[in-house]
Amino acid sequence: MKQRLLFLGPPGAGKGTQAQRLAAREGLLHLSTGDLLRAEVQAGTPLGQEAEAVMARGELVSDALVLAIVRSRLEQHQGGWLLDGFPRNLSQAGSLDGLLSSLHQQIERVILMELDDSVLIQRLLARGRADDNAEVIAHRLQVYREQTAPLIAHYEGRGLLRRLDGAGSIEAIEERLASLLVD
Ligand code: B4P
Repeated sequence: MKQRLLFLGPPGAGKGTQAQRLAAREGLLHLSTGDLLRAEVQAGTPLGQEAEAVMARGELVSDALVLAIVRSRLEQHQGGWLLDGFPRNLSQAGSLDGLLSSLHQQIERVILMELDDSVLIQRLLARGRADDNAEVIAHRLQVYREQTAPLIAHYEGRGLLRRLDGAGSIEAIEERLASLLVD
């Protein structure tokens, strides 16, 4: 199975849900930049204080800050990993390439989780996190289309991307995901 993975997709597509299950099953390091940022906010660190208002607006936290978080964890880790929600724009993708080449590692597969906006919005409203209200969700979707969606062509061009239908039960999606990681 592929061991060095990226999960891409709009907010609420289920990246975190599937990433957690796959990483636990396969013993991969699960790096969710969203979870790591929320932990910094909770702990009230200077980094968390900087990130809090940006996340509440549904915008992207600065590239430098996110990269510092990812770098320290990847540098300390041997073995497979799954990056969930990072990179989120072309600049972060470029930084990731630089970091991985210094570690003599390569991305082996990129999974794009796809789901209709109406279902995404329903799921996020049902979750009800601080950034899950109608106005902020609409802004997060816009940020996704403008800044993150260009990564699809970027990784498709490198032959790394596979598309995963994010509709259906968690177990059904998990099964489809597993089949995209074997060849
Ligand atoms: P993230 O934490 O990455 O969250 P997300 O994209 O909104 O959600 P995800 O797709 O993981 O959905 P989930 O599985 O939780 O980002 C939050 C914020 O952090 C960003 O807006 C940004 O400010 C900041 N940030 C993060 N990374 C950054 C970066 N690299 N650069 C800059 N800023 C960054 O699922 C959503 C809901 O659906 C859950 O309630 C779940 O239980 C439910 N669900 C999942 N699968 C389901 C299924 N099959 N059926 C029904 N419900 C399902």
